[in-house]
Amino acid sequence: MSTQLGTLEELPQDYRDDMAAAGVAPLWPMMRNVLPHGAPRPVTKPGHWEFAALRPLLMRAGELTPVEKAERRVLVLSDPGRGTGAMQATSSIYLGMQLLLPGETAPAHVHTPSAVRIIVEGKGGYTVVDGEKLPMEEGDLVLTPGGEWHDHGHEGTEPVIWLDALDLPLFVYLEGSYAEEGPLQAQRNRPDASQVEYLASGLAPSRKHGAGARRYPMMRYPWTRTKEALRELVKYNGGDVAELDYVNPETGADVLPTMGFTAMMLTKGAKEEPPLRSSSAAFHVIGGKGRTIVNDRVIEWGPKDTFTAPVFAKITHQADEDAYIIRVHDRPLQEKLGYYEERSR
Ligand code: GTQ
Repeated sequence: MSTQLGTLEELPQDYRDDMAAAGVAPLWPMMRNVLPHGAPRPVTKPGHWEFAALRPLLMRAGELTPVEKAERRVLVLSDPGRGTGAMQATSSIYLGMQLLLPGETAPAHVHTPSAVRIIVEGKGGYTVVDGEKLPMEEGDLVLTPGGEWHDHGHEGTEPVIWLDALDLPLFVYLEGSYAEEGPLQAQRNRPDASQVEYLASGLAPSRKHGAGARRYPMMRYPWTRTKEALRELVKYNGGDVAELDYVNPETGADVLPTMGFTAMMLTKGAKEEPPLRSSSAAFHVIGGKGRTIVNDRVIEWGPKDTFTAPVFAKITHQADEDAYIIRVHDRPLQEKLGYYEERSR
């Protein structure tokens, strides 16, 4: 079964030269690189980005580069396993920290990858998606699904910062990533769907027979409601940890095709040991302090920090005070591909 496979060096040089000239290579010396036994061998390494370190760098970008010269003023969080400049934080998840200064706008564009914004700091920022104005308040989750026009604006008086998560690495890998630019969108003069059609969970507008909802019916998930829901769940369900999935209010399915999101609450002193998952993950701390052990790495986190875990990582969260974390993962993609898996520790 697990015999040692032949190596390239074992083969005569003339044969190797002839193969190279014909544009072929033997599979067996490289087979285990792409089909390791038992579990994948991730390139991704756990990452940790302290907000205290990112914020001044982002503010400096604000001084050095006007938004017109940046289109999106973003610092990319590079996976330590791939090195600085890597445009991915895990195998499938891109992360960037974006700054918009008062009065600025980031121009309208549309692209094939999907994005989500987790608002980190500031008031008065907004994203317009397909004409719907989505206010960005701290902790909110704001979707800009692939194929939807979006631009960002800022009506407040202080800097606004948010974390972007995109399925960009996947689209780049597929050679399917591109964008188009256009004029700023006209904004419909009404609150976003979380305040109108989906104000109450469990209720959705009645429609004429055959009339469908939008594919992405709700694109803003206000943090105040999420936090309240987590607190009630912890209070009445027992235990010291709660986790909620962000779902499409019309279908109950994941909110985007490839990326999924959860909100976690860990009460003071809680320890959480999830199963090993085939999905990779990025975690953004909304509030609280604690540490997470990802394989052998101990990550001491505080408010507004971001950290990552590769596929099949052994993860242990410990909260030193009540903590709230948003988890970004790629389970929806893996389920569509038919291989999402959880293993006991
Ligand atoms: O705000 O549309 O971090 O297109 C990277 C690509 C943000 C955005 C990023 C983008 C955006």
